[in-house]
Parts: sequence; C-alpha cells; structure tokens
Amino acid sequence: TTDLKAAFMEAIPQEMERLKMLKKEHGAAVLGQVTVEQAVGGMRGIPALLWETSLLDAEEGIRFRGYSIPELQERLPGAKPGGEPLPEGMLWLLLTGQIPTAEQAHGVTGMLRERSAVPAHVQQVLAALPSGTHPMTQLCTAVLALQSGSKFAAAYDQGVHKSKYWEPVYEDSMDLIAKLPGIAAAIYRNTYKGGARIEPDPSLDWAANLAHQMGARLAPRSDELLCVKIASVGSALSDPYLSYAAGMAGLAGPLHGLANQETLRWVHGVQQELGESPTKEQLRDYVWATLKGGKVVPGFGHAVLRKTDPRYTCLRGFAQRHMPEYPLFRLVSILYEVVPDILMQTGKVKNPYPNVDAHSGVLLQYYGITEERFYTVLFGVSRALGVLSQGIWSRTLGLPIERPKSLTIDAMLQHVASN
Ligand code: AMX
Repeated sequence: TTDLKAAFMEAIPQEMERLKMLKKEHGAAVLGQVTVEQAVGGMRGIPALLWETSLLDAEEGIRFRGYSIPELQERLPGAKPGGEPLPEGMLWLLLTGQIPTAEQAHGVTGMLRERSAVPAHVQQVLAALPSGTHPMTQLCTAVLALQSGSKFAAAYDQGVHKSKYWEPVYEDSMDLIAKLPGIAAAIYRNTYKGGARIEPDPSLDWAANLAHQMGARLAPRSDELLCVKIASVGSALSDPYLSYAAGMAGLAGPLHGLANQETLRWVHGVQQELGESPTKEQLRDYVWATLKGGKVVPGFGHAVLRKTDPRYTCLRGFAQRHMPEYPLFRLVSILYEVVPDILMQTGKVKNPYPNVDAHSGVLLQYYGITEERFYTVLFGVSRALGVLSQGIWSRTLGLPIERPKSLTIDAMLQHVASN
C-alpha cells in the first residue's frame, strides 16, 4: 500500500500484543533506581517513559526505529535520486517501523498536500500580532488557533470510545504536519517580508514547499537543506494541537531549541570582534571570556549525549559538500577544534562536544535565511514529525496520563534518614 494510514493500521495489532506481553511478563522488573541527585537535577537519566519512535544513546546519538542518521541518509528515498531523504519517508518510518519505498514516500507527500491549506482565521491571528513578536511565540499562537479544528477534541466531546482515540489523533497529527510549512512561511513573511504571502506550489514536496513559500531569493539547494534539517526529529504528548504547542513553548527556551538562534548571535559576535579569520589563540580567549561572563557557549554540550551530536556531523557533511570555503563554516570548524578542550578544562561540563545547534544556523545563513530569530521555528516544524508520530502511538497503545511524583526537601531527608 502507498496509504500511510493503512500501513499504520497494519502495524497496530503486533505492537499492542508486544505491550501487553511486556506488562504481563515483566511488569515488576526494575528499570533503574532514582537518586536524590536525579530528583533535584531535572530527572536526568531516569528511565521512566515508553517511547517507540526513537532512542537516544549517550555515546552514539539518536536512532529512529533502530536506524542511525547516516543509515537513514543511505536508505530513505530522496526527493531526487541520491538526494537528501524526504521527511515524508521519515514520517512513514516513524509510524510504521518500515523503511518506505519512493512511491510510499510520495504517497505521503500527496496526502499532506491535500491537508495543507491554512485556515484564514489563523492567518488573521498571525497578522494581528505585534511585528516584534518572537517567531516561536507566533508558532505556538498559530497552532493553538488551529486547535479549534481538532478532530480529537470533537470526537472526545461526542464521547468516542477510548479504543478509537488513535484515529482522530492520527487525523489531527497529519493535518497539523501538513499545515506547518504554510504556518512557518506565514510567520517568516509577516515578520521579515512585509506580510505578502506566496501560494504553495502543488508540484513540490513538503519541505520544498516550505522553502518555496518562505520566499523567492533562496539559493538552489535550500530545499534540500530543509530536507536535511527537517529529518532531524525529536520529543512531547496528548490533543495534538495543545500538546505540540506546549512542546514548542519548551523548545523556545535558550538552553533547548533557542540555542539555534543563540549560536548564530554568538558566532556573529566572534566575527564582529575578531574579524573573518581569527586565530585559535584569539578564539580561545573569546570562549574563556564568555565562560567568565557567566554565560554558556551555545551549541556545545548536551544533557544526554556524551559525543559529538550525529546531527551536527550530518550538517557538517552537508557543508563540506556544498560550501567548504564559506567563511562562517570555516569559523564553525575551527570552533570545533577549540571549544571542547576549553569546556573540558572547566572540569564540570559533562559533554564538551557540539550539538546540532552549533551548525544549523550557519547553513541557513549560507542559503539566505539570515533572520536567526526564525531558526527555532524550522527546528519546531521538523520536530512535529517525531513528536506527533509518538503521540499517535501513545493514544493507540492507550498509555495512561503521565504523573511523575514530586518530593519536598523534607520528604527526601526523611527518606534518607529512614534508610
Ligand atoms: N557552556 C558553558 N557551560 C556549560 C556548557 C556550555 N556549552 N554546557 C554545560 N555547561 C555547564 C552547565 O551550565 C553546568 O554548570 P553549573 O554546574 O555551573 O550549573 C555544568 O556545565 C554541568 O552541566 P552538564 O551536566 O554538562 O549539562 P546539562 O545537562 O546541565 O545541560 C545543556 C545541557 C545542553 C543545557 C548545556 O550543555 C548547555 O547549556 N549548552 C549550551 C546551550 C545549548 O547548546 N543548548 C542546545 C542543546 C541541544 C538542544 O536541545 N537543542
């Protein structure tokens, strides 16, 4: 079949069976222990969530349905033969667990295209916001405005049986994914191009349509770049519009997705102070000055990963192929040689290596998307594939509401004393 929904439905019975078996046979097995340090340290590393679509390994980075990023670049169908993978293929893989054929990926393109129209009221809401509103705030606002059309919310109101939750959640998720390029482009055009909209081109795929609707003067290959960027997926849960908007509010924090924008500002600061080709010695001093100013070096470090982020490596490979002489890329490459040593010398940074945000902005600059406040929106559009796929599975498997237990300092002290 080239119909994603049909392929997804085929995958359901086996997955339900596996979850039932897991609960029945191993329900009492211990996955890990929780230390006081973890409870006061942001719950880091506590194995406490079922998540089928991806797995993050501290050493190796992320795998989607068991495949690493280089493996997916090799195996997922491209927009052109041998080109960068189509995000549509990634969506097929995340939902079904199977690598799609080119026809199946193109089937998803067609299905999304039919759902892609952005309602007029959402455009009006965006247009009504003050022009300086941060693009991430605009994204959350637009998605919440879309929620009025939620099929899940409507079905729930009508008293749908819980075994059928998955279906309206699937429909909402596809609607939302389909509309995100139009929404992101509207945010871009409103904020930076005086608001004039560009209509979608029905001959283009999902990511290419985003590039197209953002604006004419993007360099060739910017659509391929958006494919590479959009294929790097991620994490959240519940009514798809509300939960995605909540996730986006989290992504908008400077230690998370906003690091994208922060990195570029920081790198521009380097260029302004030290010129186009600073020496390593000058860069070392600059990095130390940032640290001594009580600030983080954006784009470096990770809460889970302990190696260079494979998404960074993937974007670096793209830059090496298409813009090896670009000054900003050369600067980012030298930083890769300089920053980790310094972060190690602080003695506290657990992962001194670059993450995806250290690189993505540089590529976008090269292709003419120079407005760094917009970058996290692109990050958010790409994340939709991952979080919404998992959201569909969570409702399909009937997973319960998440409710981690919190403790007071007194409760922790009492617990420690009584053990
Ligand atoms: N620059 C300076 N200090 C850093 C640092 C960096 N890049 N990375 C970590 N540190 C510091 C922490 O602030 C912390 O200091 P403290 O003890 O004085 O509070 C100490 O090193 C230990 O932190 P950690 O256990 O290594 O990292 P973490 O899990 O607490 O935080 C992260 C992870 C990503 C928030 C952090 O590395 C950071 O702030 N990096 C810069 C911002 C960034 O690039 N974020 C994007 C991450 C990728 C993403 O989600 N998009």
